[in-house]
Amino acid sequence: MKKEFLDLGRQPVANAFLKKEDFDDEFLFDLKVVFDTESKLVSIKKFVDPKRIFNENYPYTTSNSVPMVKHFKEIAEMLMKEFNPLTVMEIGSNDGAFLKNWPNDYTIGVEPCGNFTKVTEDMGYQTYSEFWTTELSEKIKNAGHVDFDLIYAANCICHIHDLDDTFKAVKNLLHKDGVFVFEDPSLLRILERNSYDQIYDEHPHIFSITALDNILMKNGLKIFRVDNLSVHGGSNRVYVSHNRPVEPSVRENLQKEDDFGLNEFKTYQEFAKRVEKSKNDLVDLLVKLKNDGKRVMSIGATAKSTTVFNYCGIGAAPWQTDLIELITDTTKDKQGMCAPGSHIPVVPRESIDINDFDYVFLGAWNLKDYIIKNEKKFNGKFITHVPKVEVV
Ligand code: JHZ
Repeated sequence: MKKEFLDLGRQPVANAFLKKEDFDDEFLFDLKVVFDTESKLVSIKKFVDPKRIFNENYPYTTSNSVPMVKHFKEIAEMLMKEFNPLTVMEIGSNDGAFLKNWPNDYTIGVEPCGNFTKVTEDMGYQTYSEFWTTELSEKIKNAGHVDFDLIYAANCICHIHDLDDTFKAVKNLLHKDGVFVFEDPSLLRILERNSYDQIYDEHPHIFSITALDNILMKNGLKIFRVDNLSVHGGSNRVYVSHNRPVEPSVRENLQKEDDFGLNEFKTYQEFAKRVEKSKNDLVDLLVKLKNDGKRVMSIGATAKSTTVFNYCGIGAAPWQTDLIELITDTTKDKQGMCAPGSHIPVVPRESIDINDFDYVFLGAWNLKDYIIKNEKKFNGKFITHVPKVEVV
């Protein structure tokens, strides 16, 4: 049974940056969140058609975040050392930040966003420009690929609506001794840190190890190891196989989640109260700063900040315009556009003098250390809302 616990209001597609002339046609949907009392899976109530999200205009590129490029290089080296795979496939290969660490003869990508498929094809990697399904897994098999020693996916599996089909497709192409490794934001960390902004159209599911264990088991696969990561504000890297011995980290994570109350609905109801407080605190702070004549901008036009600005009514809502004047972002395809829903302009960092502003909101709070280090010359202060709204 699916029980609703959180309503994040009307939201746009989190990465659908747009121009002024497209404001009137902007697609919005109700972002509500539910808990499945049987599988323990947390999901959004109404999924958005993936073709609306992942297409040739999708702007998020891994390579625009220096810390993430380093992250993928390190994980590739680690996987190579431990599992020494000959055949590798990445699901959701984006612009190749992971793929490029592998020889191209035996490595393939799967990526539905046409703009990225072209990039990795040009790098020499065969890339299927399609959504990940059992049908595609059959197609790959029929094209003569042997079963894969390593299947990898980062911030992708939680993007897919039908998890049974997803895992069946993995099982279909995973060598009998192969490993399937995937990483996605951790539900436990989101609840612990009130980072509700990890919830948006692209994340139809937010994974706990508990829910994944249930769903993978049902589909004939087994989690044998879990690593807790700091990237994206707290993620889990999950190692799956047909039948490898289960390591202690799995039980430890299941226990940690149970201790926190992830199996009980009331934990989610309490989280929803904290989310509402976070919204009120942020709006109060920004309104006070505006009344004091302070200027505020944001760094990182993230998918997360789409959730925050639209949930808190910052930006397009006529009563709260100018609370945040602009957002800077390093991604060329976001620059010169307006942020989804809030319509706050996105500009290149080089086009502004940061010291014209008194405060910087950290839209990319997950990259806080990197950003603050890079902005040593900034005389003002930073605002974050994770784990609580504060000036840092
Ligand atoms: P970042 C993405 O979400 C989208 P987002 C996706 N759906 C997903 O699952 C998650 O990641 C996990 C910019 N930037 O990584 C680059 C600067 O401007 O927090 C990016 O646009 N200056 C796949 O969008 C954004 O910030 C900088 O100095 O929430 C960061 O986006 C740096 C370092 C980055 O992911």
